[in-house]
Amino acid sequence: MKYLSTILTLLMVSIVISCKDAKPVEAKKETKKQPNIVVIYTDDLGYGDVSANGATEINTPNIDKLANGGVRFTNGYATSATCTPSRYGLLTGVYPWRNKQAKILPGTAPLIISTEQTTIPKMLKTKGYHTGIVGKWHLGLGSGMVNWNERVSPGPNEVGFDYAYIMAATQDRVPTVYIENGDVVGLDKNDPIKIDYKNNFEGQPTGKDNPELTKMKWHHGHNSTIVNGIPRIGYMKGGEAAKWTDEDMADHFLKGAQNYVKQHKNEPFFLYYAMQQPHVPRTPHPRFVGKSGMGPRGDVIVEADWCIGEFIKTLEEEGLLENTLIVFSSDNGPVLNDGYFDDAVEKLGKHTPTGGLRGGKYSLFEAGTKVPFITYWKGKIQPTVSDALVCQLDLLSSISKLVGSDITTDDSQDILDAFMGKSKTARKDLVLEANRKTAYRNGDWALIPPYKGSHLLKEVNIEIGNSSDYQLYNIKDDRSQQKNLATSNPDKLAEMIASYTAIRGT
Ligand code: NG6
Ligand code: CA
Repeated sequence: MKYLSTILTLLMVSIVISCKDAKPVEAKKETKKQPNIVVIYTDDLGYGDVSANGATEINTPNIDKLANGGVRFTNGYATSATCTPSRYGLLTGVYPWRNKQAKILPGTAPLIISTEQTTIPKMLKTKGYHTGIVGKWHLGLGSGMVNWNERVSPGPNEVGFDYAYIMAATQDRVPTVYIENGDVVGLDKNDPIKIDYKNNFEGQPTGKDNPELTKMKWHHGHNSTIVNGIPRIGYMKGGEAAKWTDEDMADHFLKGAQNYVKQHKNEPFFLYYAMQQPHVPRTPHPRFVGKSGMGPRGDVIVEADWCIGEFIKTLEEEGLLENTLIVFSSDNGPVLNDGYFDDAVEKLGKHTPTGGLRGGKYSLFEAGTKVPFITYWKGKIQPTVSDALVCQLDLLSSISKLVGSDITTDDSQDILDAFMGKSKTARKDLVLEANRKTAYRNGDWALIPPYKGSHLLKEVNIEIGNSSDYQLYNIKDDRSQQKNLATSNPDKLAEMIASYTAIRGT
């Protein structure tokens, strides 16, 4: 009885409050109409790994659904040919080459985004969004050496994400555990985690010394601590109960992304769903083993495509598809043998992950950074193919425009009309990065300045673009960058060098 009267009083108070505050309630309704924003980000998926982009040997029906129902970009770029810098560019709207720390990070690296910096999730929070990340982070954690047995911070939560369910670095690097809002999931405090990237812990088997304990063989690198029969980069001791199972990582992150959507469907949300496929080690769930006929690399692409289909089904079931902008892309171009013997080369057959572009992951050539890039919004974006020059760097300012914020960065351009399929032009030019070296795109042209170093990255068999001469390509006529026009077109070369230097400095 006492409870009943308390409830009644509360009810009456809330009615009075809501009557008095008629306006704020209306304002709240306005905010509710804000579109949800989802970025689905794959890891090392090549332009040509998607059937909508012309792949004939592999089928990606769910990605194709987005591509054929939205804008499919043929000149969509990551900011970099590797993961950390690309993720940095995407989230901060700042060229990664401006930040010296933006290079492939070990699992122990400190956070490279300043907690003062603008980020997409921070910008969206000013507009009432709930923000979440599920999947791969790889932007560093903590501010020095991390103690994995206490709350790990600063991290995603400190740079704008209300919710974070992540792996720290990559699937091939320790620590091989999930971290939820800074805490290692399932950690037994009596079995503390120790991580070292230089020295092994006494008595710990490694891929190098104990190949008999591995189920996947290392080809280059990846010969340190063995977890789940897979030798990794870096040494790890302890944390047994917290270690992930590689084969269900895709299901695990998918569940996380679906749960996030279900939990936040009643407020505008931003979800960064950062999938781990097809990065090494490629560990498809048994349901997908053999499904591509191309070995594990193909199988995890089929698996990733399935996950995307399931995720979109959730948006649909929750009635959110018409109010959600989906951006699909990849952090860098494709690589076959990236350090394990996993048949990626042997079983490739006629498939061309680069889609005929030159180079691949790690490369200043097109295949390093030109990636699958799709924007999809049911009922709002009309299906089209766009040749506009667009970059992940531009998502910050463009999304900002979409939600009515005036937050931008100098590097990130508002090209919302191109992302919405309303305009077929976007950026004029773009500076791209690979291993701290940069190249330049402007209109139909691509410039690679001279760099020291070998032309071919032997271990992965990828041309990375180093040459003692300037390279100038007209990628409209010569998509696969076969004809260097630097000598025959000195005027264009001079013009390109001048524009590139204006952005990049000398
Ligand atoms: C390289 C690894 C490679 C991959 C890459 C990061 C070796 C020899 N190679 O150093 O396997 O992990 O780093 O990939 O260790 S990325 O997509 O996260 O940038
Ligand atoms: Ca990557």
